[in-house]
Amino acid sequence: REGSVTILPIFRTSLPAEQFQRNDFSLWSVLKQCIGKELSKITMPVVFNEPLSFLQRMAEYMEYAWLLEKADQAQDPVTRMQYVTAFAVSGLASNWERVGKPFNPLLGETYELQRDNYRIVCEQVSHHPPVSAFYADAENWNFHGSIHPKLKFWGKSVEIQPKGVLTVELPNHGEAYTWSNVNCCVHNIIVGKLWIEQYGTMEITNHATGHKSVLTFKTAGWFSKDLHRIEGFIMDKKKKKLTFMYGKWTEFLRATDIGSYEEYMKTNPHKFRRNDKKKSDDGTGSASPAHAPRKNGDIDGAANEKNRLEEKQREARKARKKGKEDWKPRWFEQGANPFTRLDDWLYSGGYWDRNYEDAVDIF
Ligand code: CLR
Repeated sequence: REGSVTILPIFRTSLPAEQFQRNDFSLWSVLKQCIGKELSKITMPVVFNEPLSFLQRMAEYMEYAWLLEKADQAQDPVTRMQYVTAFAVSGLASNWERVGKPFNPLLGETYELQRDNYRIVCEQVSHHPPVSAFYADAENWNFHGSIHPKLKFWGKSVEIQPKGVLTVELPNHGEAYTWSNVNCCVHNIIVGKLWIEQYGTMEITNHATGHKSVLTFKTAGWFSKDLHRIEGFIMDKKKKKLTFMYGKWTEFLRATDIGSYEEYMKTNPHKFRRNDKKKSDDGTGSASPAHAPRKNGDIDGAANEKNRLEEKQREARKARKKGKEDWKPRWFEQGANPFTRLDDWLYSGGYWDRNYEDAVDIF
């Protein structure tokens, strides 16, 4: 309209300080006291944190949100599944070489992100155990779910099971896709360089048509031959294979029709992976600075602030206990996922009306 002003959001393109060098700190000296403990209960020195909360980390799943727009535009369900699969995998890519521990969000903490084509709201809905819920929407799709990372400490490594269901809905097609993320392992807790491996099977189901995308995230294997590799198929509801997919969760995902795949495998058994030109690294290479989030550099200030917030959170919990009140998340409600019937957190709506009068003071 005439006379109206458009305010463009400003996103920073660089961070304010160099990443703090963790090399002088022994993670093991902290963790050895914690064998058997639940990891969310361990207080780690702030140097092991990255300057983001877990809610912000969840919002990173939106980096390739345009793939969902593509999925919506595709006219056939197999192409749609290809795009949804690419979206599901692409959201994991930002975990590459991210070995700092995100801050555990406070109970009731929220995080929102609004970009040109979508928006997302996240809330910490439970503190012990930590559960984070999110709801993202755009004109032609929505994406929601909850993550309840279960950490198991094995000594040399930490295994993380990201429990929870993820759902993509494409209302124009009357479709919903669901999946769960694969397990993740942080290696070299005692000595060496920390690195992250994701492995297991991801099964994405289109509940309207019965198509499934079944992807195997491989373990690194001998000489790291399969480092970060994924491989799998899209099948129809009768389990007939339609698409072959392969790639690396750190780099790319390619799809080919089953005919070409079989033809190729007849003449070049097990050679399709020569296709990727980049030499594979061994997962222990040095962290690329472009990926490494940095802090203002004030480690002591951060530690003080962390203590203050945790103390405040403890007091609030005590007060609630006295008053026999229960905590109720503000924007999400626990319930069964409508498609899988599995335990989930469902968005109750209203966040973007921006009426926060009854917001609790948690900071
Ligand atoms: C991996 C992808 C999953 C969701 C998920 C849950 C928990 C995250 C994990 C991801 C990545 C690694 C992670 C972890 C919590 C703590 C851990 C950030 C995002 C860090 C690396 C722990 C470092 C300190 C330990 C070595 C003690 O779908």
